[in-house]
Amino acid sequence: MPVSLCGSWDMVSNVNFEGYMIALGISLYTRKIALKIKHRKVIEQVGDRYVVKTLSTFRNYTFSFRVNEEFQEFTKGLDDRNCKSLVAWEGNKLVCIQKGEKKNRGWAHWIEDDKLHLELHCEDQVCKQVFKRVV
Ligand code: YOG
Repeated sequence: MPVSLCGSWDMVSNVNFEGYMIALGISLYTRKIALKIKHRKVIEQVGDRYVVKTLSTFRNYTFSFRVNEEFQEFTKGLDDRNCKSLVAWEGNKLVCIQKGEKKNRGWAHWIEDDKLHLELHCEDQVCKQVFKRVV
């Protein structure tokens, strides 16, 4: 079993969030605000159901899913798009593919050196975020 991703995590770094937001078509105005904020990730698991919350002073985004089960995702408050999303374990990485209007869209979460890592990708852009456990 991979290490559990559950818990509360605070952002410590966020590389190329700007490029990722541009790929998603986020307006300059919203990007300026979004670039300044730190995200908190709260990951909960009940049985085979996950709830992932991304919290910030600007906007929050919560969604839930079952591993290996495709679901309809609406990225409310983010880029407001519909995706057919599928989350699956690939080794020690929890990998999501978000099929929709944007090509090559998805993310991966994993634990490395006691930190929560998140790679977000869209089209040719990759954003890398690292979070430390909230104590
Ligand atoms: O994580 O999808 O944990 O969904 C990516 C935002 C910024 C809003 C954040 C608020 C993409 C304005 C979610 C950020 C840019 C910019 C806090 C990352 C869109 C709009 C909500 C994400 C996955 C994996 C869970």
